Amino acid sequence: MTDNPLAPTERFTRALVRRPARSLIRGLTEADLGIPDYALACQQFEAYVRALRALDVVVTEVAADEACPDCVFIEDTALVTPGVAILTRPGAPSRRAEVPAVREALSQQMPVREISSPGMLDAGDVMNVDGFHYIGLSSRTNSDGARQLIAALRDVGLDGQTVAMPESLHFKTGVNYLDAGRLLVATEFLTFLRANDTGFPLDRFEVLEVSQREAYAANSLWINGTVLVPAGFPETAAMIEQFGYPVVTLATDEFRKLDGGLSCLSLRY
Ligand code: CIR
Repeated sequence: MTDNPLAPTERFTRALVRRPARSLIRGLTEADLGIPDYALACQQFEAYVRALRALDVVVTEVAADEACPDCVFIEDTALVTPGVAILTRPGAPSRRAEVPAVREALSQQMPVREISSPGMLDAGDVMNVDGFHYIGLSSRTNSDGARQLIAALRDVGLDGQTVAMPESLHFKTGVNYLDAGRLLVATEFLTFLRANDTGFPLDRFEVLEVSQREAYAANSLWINGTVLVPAGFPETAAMIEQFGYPVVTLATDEFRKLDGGLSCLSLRY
């Protein structure tokens, strides 16, 4: 945590996205929500890109790779900081082939480093709070991956720590930082963080609790003062609005079928 949890969050000026591959229909999933519709997924992806651009983010697109069914979930493949991009080694072996194209795109813009074996890390497990990074230890992220990430962050004057988390795909499935010390947390994660010695300093944040019924909307995304919220979660959207944020709702149903949410669809920096 930074000394001042109310330090203003930097604006994002750029984002990298990756168009869905047709092979999306074979993406990894634990959800039992059916097979994604490729055409609809493309429409949802395009609306997402338009929303980022409307918030003054310059969006660069990496071409889809049919050999990588989950490539649209580009967030997991790198952590981009102001000084360096750290390419990950995704926990799911089928996702490791996604990294080279992301390396290629990022290395044109900044220095890059890489997490190496036996480290595993999905950046969906990494939550940045004004330069301090909370790294959930999940089935996709191990302590060696977290150790390598923290070392790389320290080399550029940033920092991080690991956090134990409930069984869930990623840390940011259930916990997302907005700004000004505010945290969106799904009830299940909140219960776990309160009941266990996880290393996460919950009491330093103002918690906006997302009900069990709307748990998926805990993965909402702060972009330059506006919050993108998945469509269909009115209580969460209203709660976020009550805190003074303009809300933009976006359909994500086709990505949800593959356990993906709003944060997974871009790398923001
Ligand atoms: C996976 O299982 O890896 C993909 N189907 C979903 C990844 C979602 N990414 C994220 O939450 N950061």
